[in-house]
Amino acid sequence: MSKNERLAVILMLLSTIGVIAGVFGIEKFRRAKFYTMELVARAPEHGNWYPKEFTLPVNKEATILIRNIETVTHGFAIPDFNVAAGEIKAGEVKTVKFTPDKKGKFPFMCTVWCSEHHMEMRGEITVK
Ligand SMILES: [Cu+2]
Repeated sequence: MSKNERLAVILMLLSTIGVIAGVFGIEKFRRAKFYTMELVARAPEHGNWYPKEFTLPVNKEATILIRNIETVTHGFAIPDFNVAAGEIKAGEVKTVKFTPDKKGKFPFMCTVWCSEHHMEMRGEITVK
């Protein structure tokens, strides 16, 4: 291999590594800025919310994807943060975005009468 060829190979490797490092860097930055989680909606007799308890970082925008995997309509609300997703029909996925600006434990619940155990369809978010 000539000196020039070796230089070309080294430059090519460096630029490839640069692109990969850049993509990882952007991904890390994106994750540091946003917080995403997925919540599954089920009536209490079918397993209730999953997860029923989860933690969100304070003062960071959180995106919650709420997936209703059942055949009835559910709802979602976090009254302490004025968050409400409205009706989430069977099989539907709804997204809520908010920034929890206070630490503590806050209840979330279903807002649609979905079963006789509807009142037990609740969970808790810890913000810290
Ligand atoms: Cu429900």
